[in-house]
Amino acid sequence: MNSQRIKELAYTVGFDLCGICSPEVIPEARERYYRWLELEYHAEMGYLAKDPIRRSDPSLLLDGARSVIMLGLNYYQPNSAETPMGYGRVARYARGKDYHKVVAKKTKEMIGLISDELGDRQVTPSPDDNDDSAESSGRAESELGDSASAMAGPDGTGTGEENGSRSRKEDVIPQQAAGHRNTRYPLGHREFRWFVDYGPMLERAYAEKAGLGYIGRNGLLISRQFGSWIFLSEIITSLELTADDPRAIKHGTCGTCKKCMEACPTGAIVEDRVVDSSKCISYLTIERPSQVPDDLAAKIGDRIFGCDVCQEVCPHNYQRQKMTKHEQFLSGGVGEFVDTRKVLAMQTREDFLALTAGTPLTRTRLEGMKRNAEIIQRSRRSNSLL
Ligand code: B12
Ligand code: SF4
Ligand code: SF4
Repeated sequence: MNSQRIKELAYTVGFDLCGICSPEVIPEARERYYRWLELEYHAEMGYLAKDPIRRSDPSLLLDGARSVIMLGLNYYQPNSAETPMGYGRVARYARGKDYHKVVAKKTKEMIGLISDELGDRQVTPSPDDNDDSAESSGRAESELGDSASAMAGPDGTGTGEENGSRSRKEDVIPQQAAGHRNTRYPLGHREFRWFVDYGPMLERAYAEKAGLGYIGRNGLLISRQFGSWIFLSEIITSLELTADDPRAIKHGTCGTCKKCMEACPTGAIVEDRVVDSSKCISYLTIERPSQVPDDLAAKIGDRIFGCDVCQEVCPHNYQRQKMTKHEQFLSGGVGEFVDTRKVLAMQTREDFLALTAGTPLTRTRLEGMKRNAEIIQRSRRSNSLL
């Protein structure tokens, strides 16, 4: 199978972008990542510092890795002009169904198609073949032959290998995995391992290497076709594929522009392409486990989950953003606004899940969501006093 066919299959399952690169270490990306850790810009996201050598070397993630297939999905959708009184705004990427599940499902579907064409696909159904949820289709060898392949959070909480929380699928697969590997697959057949978001991969650096875009001053991967409004996922494989030449596609540059750095409400873009997580509103509203210091809380404004400012001001995005064609990012989630009064009235985990189940917002847990709602209400009150 050649690279062209891989891309056709990616577009068949609905990916918007696909590029290929080799799995070797990218020295500059590794160096930047080590420095970022040294400066403690990962804040309390301890999983990012757990095994830096492995996290910056995809060839350690799969024996015999030859290629990395980088994939992108456009999630862009416009904002309404005003946030209604008493509501908090949700960043675009989190308004619909949990993207981990949506992207994971497509990624696995793609491995299934590749395996079919190579004649590798399992004919014997695995026990969870009837379950069509993204995390447990168990169809491709990557999942059956490698118990730690599924990184997407099965319950919408963003669990994965790094967070130490094992998925339901991972509980089921190990014994089967040994059996499949030894009895059903001939020696030398192709292997795949896939990740989305929480996997131990420097996704943006490999996406750039595979020609999907360039890394802007805001640290985001900006593609020629969709700007930066894209999710990334990847398949590491033992297939030998021709790599893309990233220089062949002109994605643009930042030139002298610094709009994202200037517009960031908290000054979190501390250098060109370097984000200090401890200041980033995305971190403060989603990942930070404890209370937000007052000086930073005062800059969160109406944002209840995530932040889009450094993408909204990017001139590349004005020109390139296109409405997503993926319905799952537009419906089936919490939408653009969350009522802070409703959040503050929630008493139990069940109340919280009634609003957030199956969406990225479960990540904050009830306590985090309440903290964010309080910050928004406080900021409304102090603004109305001005
Ligand atoms: C931890 C994390 C965060 C943290 C830290 C952010 C950060 N900048 O690192 C927080 C919580 C703050 C965060 C916020 C957001 N995140 Co986030 N996050 C991640 C995660 C899980 C790891 C990132 C990481 O490893 N950071 C460490 C730094 C050092 O590495 P890096 O960001 O990859 O940067 C590398 C490149 O910039 C490269 N590089 C830079 N310049 C150059 C030059 C050369 C020559 C080379 C070779 C390399 C190179 O070197 C760096 C080190 O390798 C990734 C998924 C993943 N597995 O990669 C998603 C991811 C980066 N996040 C994503 C998104 C969507 C967001 C938000 C937009 C969400 C929101 N709306 O609130 C914001 C954006 C904030 C921002 N401006 O970066 C997307 C980005 C997609 C894209 N188009 O780029 C990702 C890829 C998830 C996904 N699978 O789609 N995130
Ligand atoms: S997501 Fe918001 S807070 Fe974080 S770097 Fe971008 S503009 Fe700054
Ligand atoms: S806003 Fe300007 S500096 Fe920032 S990423 Fe976009 S083009 Fe680059």
